[in-house]
Amino acid sequence: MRDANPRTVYLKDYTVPDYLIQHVDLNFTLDEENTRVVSRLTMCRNPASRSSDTSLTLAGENLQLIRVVLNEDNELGDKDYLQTPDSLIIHDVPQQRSFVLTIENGIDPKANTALEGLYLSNGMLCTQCEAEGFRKITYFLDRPDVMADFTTTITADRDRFPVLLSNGNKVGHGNLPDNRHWVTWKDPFKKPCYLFALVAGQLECVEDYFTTVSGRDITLQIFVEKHDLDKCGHAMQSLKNAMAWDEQVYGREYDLDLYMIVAVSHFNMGAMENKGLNVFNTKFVLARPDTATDADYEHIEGVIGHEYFHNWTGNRITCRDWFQLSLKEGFTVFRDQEFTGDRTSKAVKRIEDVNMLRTRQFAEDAGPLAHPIRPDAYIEINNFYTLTVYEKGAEIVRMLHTLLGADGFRKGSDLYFERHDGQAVTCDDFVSAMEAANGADLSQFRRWYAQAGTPVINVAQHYDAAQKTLSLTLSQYCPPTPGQPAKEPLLIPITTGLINKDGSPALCRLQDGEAAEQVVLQLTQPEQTFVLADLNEEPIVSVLRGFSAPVKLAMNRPLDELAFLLSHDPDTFNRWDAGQQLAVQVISGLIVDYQDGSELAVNPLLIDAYKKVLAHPWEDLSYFSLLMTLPSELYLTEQMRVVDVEAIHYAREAVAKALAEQLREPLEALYLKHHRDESGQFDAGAIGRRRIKNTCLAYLARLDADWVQHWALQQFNSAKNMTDQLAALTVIVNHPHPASQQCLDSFYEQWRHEALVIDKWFTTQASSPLPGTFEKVLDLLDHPAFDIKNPNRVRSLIGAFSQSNPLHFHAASGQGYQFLADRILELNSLNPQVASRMVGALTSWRRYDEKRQGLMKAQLERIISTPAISKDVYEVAVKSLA
Ligand code: B3K
Ligand code: ZN
Repeated sequence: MRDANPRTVYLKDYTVPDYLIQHVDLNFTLDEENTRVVSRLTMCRNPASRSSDTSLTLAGENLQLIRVVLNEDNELGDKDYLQTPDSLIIHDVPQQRSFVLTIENGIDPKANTALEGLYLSNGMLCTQCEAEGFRKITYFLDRPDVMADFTTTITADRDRFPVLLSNGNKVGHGNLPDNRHWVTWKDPFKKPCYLFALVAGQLECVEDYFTTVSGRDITLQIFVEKHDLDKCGHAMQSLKNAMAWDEQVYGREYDLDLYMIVAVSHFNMGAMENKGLNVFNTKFVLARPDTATDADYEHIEGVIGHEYFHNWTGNRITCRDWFQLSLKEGFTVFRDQEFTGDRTSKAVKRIEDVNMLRTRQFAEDAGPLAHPIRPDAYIEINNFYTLTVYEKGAEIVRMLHTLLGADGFRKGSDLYFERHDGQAVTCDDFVSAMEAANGADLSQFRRWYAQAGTPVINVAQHYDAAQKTLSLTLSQYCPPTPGQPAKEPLLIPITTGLINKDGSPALCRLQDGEAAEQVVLQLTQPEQTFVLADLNEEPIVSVLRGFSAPVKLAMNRPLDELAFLLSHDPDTFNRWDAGQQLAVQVISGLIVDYQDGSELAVNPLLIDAYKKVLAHPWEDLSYFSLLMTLPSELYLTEQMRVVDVEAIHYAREAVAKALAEQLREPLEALYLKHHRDESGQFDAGAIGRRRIKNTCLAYLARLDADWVQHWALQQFNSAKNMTDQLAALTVIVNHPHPASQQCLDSFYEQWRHEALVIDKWFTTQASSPLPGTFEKVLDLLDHPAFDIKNPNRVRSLIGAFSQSNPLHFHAASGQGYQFLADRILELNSLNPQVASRMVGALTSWRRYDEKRQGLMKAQLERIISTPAISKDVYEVAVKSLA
């Protein structure tokens, strides 16, 4: 239920907590509908607090308060405290010495469809406390700068809840009358309550161990439902890889003797890094070659790594307040990106990350919800687990790595861990450690934390033949964002290289500098000229190598120069990007032709460039596949002033079809060369073969020929791994195919007992560009396997349709918008966090034509005028209309 005026929280209002909690002793008596919690808090006044108020306010929501006792024997009565819908205020507590406050309350996990606090998922009880879910379990100082040690005792029925887990080490257990049992857990590390976790249920466990660099044996356990025991091997191996990597790259060793992961099927996001007891969405744990794609395998390793890395960046050192979220998330994303790059292909990983940043985060940064990576205000903190805080946050950390070099960065992270272990700190503390360890001045760099928006970089070049110099004039401009009309210039590292006209690399030498293969130009002014010396001829410049800063490069290069870079740039990122920019220019031309009703004739230069890519002997076939992939419709959307979804779709399809027609022979040959029945092989070679082969199949499908339909059907029927089966099904569902429905039906029958595969079945249908998709989506809502209470299902159908099917979601009739708003309102009362995520698809309304703008706005207005709207949904909808 919405307050008349939801409260905005501001960073500038931060004050230290008035009280501290040294020790937390929790006692849970579990029941699906009536769980009892007894919380015994050892507390004291915070000496650093400047307030003179002697009352104590604890946060709490949806709790049935049973009793409050002060110092063991003083049971407080009505007059001693005040209960509000979101707090418990105790009028007077001891100020001079520590005191013990015991609170007993009841909660109903079964009624908890918001999946925050303690809730039920497939009969198992589990918790999610970040950001502010602990207050739905018991009254507490629910803020990350209150760190305490926790002891947790859980009592439950032995049959319904044979496994009882919490953070830390198991220190006691026993049986009780009436078929009940108890377990006590003790976490020796101080932590904020958002890292608390409890899991109870009929779980089976896979166990392994890891020996740390100092020789300690750590027990590793993954808990799943029984029928998933055969899908834990990859997650376990990933965990061991992550533990070894953090020792090697950051010198960080694991601290407890036990590391547990639990997979649950109802989860609002990907996973949660609770101390010693990670809770994961099944999607990021379970994998078997026939049920999970290569991409799933990679994501599992990445997320397992991410949560593991949080043990140091997030748990041992946590955030002072939620505005500092990027302190742990940006850094941890950077760490997981590097981990995956080291484990797979650095080139491919970088491209995939940048692709996501440029399509989704840039859109966020250019829209009505733009915020700095360290926001300065929020209504609902859960709305700020954004691409900006996570992905742009990681780019900011990456820039520090670029500016300081790998060694300097490591010195900085070592100092950060040394200085702040056991503390709750700020983004500024992180930058200060980087500065101190390197004797660097990062004052201008700090602006990246405070300013929103994506800077645009212009590049002008001038070659002086007499001086043999090349002058590069770079300028930066950052467009205004909500609440930030004017921006200060940023420190932007721009990694630059030079290539001679014959394709050979030219050395870069800044005046007074050493010659090197590339240089990092440090742009600090609105406009600045850098002079590169010793150049006998005018080279081609390769700017922003490796995507060295999260900026838009405004360089209108001629097509033949882009084709040249696609053939010759030694930087794998820029080489790929040259191909993307080439395709963007060609497709943009066709978009105009489509809008004018002209014929769509594809520039032969593009075909020729792709032909060259096809002819090259690539070793990394995954990278090769990326070079062969056209920019997505979503990326093209970002390049248009007024988005025209139809023109984008048909122009891009015209290019894909022309490539299929004109490069049919090499595409066919490549498909046949790499098509084989493989199962259970996940080396880079096998993954690359599948990737390039399926890229070829998707092109050839545009020919609408019987033989390709046959190939796809054959692959679908004989596939022994999910990558091949799903790729074939996608081709069959995205293009007219006589066996389309039959394949969907048989896929469903084959996988009806594998929820994660059925999610893919929903997504594939919801993403099809073929006519009739909207009606199909409506039918699927009524399918017995659809469940609006399961976030994975919601994302697989409603999320996929609204976020990955622009052609149908943005249908001129507005039916897509109305459909989405209906679902948001339905979800609003069940699960506000998931509902609020779904609003995202409507927030970019200003980017569309007037008619669509009106239709999208009308749905947003309908949403905010709904009386019982949650503050989660309200905040996103109202800010996007502002
Ligand atoms: N820290 C969690 C995200 C919590 C989201 C709360 N709405 C997962 C992660 O980033 O590792
Ligand atoms: Zn994280």
